[in-house]
Amino acid sequence: MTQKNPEYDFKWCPGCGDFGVRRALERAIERRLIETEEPVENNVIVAGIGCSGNMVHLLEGPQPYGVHGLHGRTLPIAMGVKMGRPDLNVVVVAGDGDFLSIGMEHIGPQAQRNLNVCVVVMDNAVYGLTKGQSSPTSELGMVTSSTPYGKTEDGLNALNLYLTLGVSFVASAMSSKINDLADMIREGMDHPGFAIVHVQSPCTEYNDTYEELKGSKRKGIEPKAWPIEEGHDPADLSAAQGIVDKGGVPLGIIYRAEGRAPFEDRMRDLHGRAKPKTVPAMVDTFAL
Ligand SMILES: Cc1ncc(C[n+]2csc(CCOP(=O)(O)OP(=O)(O)O)c2C)c(N)n1
Ligand code: SF4
Repeated sequence: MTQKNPEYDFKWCPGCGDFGVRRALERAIERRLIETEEPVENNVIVAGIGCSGNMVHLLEGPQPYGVHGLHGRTLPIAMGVKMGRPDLNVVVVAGDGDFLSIGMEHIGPQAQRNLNVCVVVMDNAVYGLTKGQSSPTSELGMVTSSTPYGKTEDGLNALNLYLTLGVSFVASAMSSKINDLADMIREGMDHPGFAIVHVQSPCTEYNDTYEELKGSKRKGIEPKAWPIEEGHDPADLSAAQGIVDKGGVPLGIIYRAEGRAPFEDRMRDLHGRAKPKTVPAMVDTFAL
């Protein structure tokens, strides 16, 4: 599947934030192809289900391999790809519903394994594809098709969750700042371990947050997004936590752990030490 599928006719709504994410992802892949001189086939996109997951069919230019998998199961699929071919560059693309609701249980174990993939989460704080139900990142009180009288749960702080679970690279971005986003995705690809680039990607149909993110002087709205100061040291976990605790949407690389072995190194080490067993001996280990 290294050619764009001409029969797939999915379309995003005009103004959807995912267009910006697509352009940034294309740029990051194009740059990686030039810098590594590896063939495009060495790149794999694993997509969730949702408007965001359709990214895998809509990329322009050189086509990486693509897996449009099951809702919420991008990480197990990505892990399978990495176990079979640790040399491949694997990028996961998923929505906030896919990644943080049904898929949430997979984040912790992959953070602990330090699975060497780059995840791009497109957060629009709703389930776009299924017509605007609330998601974990929808704010308390938000009126959606599934919460007509307002959401009763607090909105999830995804960046805080990633730091708490031990994700080894955490970045936060906005879909309209394409160059910055491309840089973060490119860095996430090179990070030897579990990288998450969390992108505010507004849904113009069910939750248009462009104005809230950028602010409006005319209407007296302060921007929710703010740039991380240049002197921030991403290796400093408590400084990273301080950035997240400030609230709003910080823009930039928040955390980058150094010196943690990625999953493939741990597996290689294990293979070196594991002794082969016969089938009867393996069955015997389960017998009571
Ligand atoms: C196991 C399973 N449960 C539910 C669905 C229905 N479903 C498809 S997409 C989706 C939510 C998509 O929301 P999100 O991941 O935020 O992506 P968006 O469409 O907003 O980009 C749901 C609930 C499904 N396809 N499979
Ligand atoms: S419904 Fe929302 S997320 Fe889906 S394509 Fe339209 S604007 Fe984008």
